[in-house]
Amino acid sequence: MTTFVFPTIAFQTEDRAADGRVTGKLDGKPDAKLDIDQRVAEAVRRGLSSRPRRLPPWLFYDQAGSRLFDEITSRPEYYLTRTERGILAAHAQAMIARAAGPVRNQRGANQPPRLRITELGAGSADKTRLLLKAVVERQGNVLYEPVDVSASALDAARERIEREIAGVVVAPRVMDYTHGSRRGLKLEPTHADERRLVLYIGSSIGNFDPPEAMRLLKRVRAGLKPGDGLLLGVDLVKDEATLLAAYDDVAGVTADFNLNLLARLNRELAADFYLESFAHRAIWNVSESRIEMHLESRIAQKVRLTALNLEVEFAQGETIHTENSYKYRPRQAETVLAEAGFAAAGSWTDERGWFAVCLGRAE
Ligand code: AVJ
Repeated sequence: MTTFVFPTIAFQTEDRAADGRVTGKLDGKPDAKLDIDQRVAEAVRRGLSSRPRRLPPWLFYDQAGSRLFDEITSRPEYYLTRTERGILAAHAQAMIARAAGPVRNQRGANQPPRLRITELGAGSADKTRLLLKAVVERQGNVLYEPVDVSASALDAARERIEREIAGVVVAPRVMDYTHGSRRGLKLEPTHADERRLVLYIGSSIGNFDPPEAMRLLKRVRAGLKPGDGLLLGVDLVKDEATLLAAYDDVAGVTADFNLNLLARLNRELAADFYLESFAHRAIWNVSESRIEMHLESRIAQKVRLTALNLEVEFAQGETIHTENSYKYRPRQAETVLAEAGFAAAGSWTDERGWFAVCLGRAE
């Protein structure tokens, strides 16, 4: 039996600021305030109170977590980013041409419409850059609208893109595209001679189970005009060893990324998770076609989340389910897109068939 000693943090939850955020003073440090994000607090309370215990994957991406994710994408085992980048590098021009629509060869035919690029997520630097460059080559300049909940991520994307690619004007849109109404995404209307191409790349859709993914795609469709496009990047089913290695790299970066969730709860909710008492686990759930990430309690223990006034008991071996990463079968993305109201307009993959980028055209 191992005994762990935890530091004690006193915290007063009754301090409530005018904006509804709870602030508390950490014991002994009168200036150390804890600013609690109510969205985080509610998600954590719900997830850790339910059985099996779970935490939503969007919680990964605080500052430390975003840095760790970037580090994951350069690990040799994490083939996703590299593979998708290869597909985009080889086919960006073709994808953009296809999204802009057919060009008639006859003299006097209409000019193909201009494209506006809207990206769900703040933009994964060099992958988005390949597509933006292809649009600029085609039409001279482009309006690029990254959509994200995080204003700071959007500022960083804007700064980077405007500095690095001439001809791109960045118009950030602060919005949570993952939640919200059944009605369409509220995007700024495009001009009559303009087509919008929505980018949803990086296998981000992999975090959603099939019904959630369908709801999200239908919401995207409802925000578009016929002829607009959606470029969707999905990771494909492959051998189990390759999948598992991508989510459990030998350098332990993915483990750190997963465990950072607990570190985040310690920081933001004055919790006392002892990180060494939890183990990173990656599982291939073949019947659900998804990689699952969990944090497994190595011992029987109680954890206190002071800011939530919550105590959570873990049995030895009990896990917190932190992420699903769905893997698609060949042609599955096209089928899903069709059901969401997008006609198949192109599909590209790598020579190993590990990742697919599919273009759907709003019907
Ligand atoms: C950002 C959701 C695409 O599922 O592969 C990477 C997140 N989790 N390693 C993925 C992630 C663990 C990633 N997505």
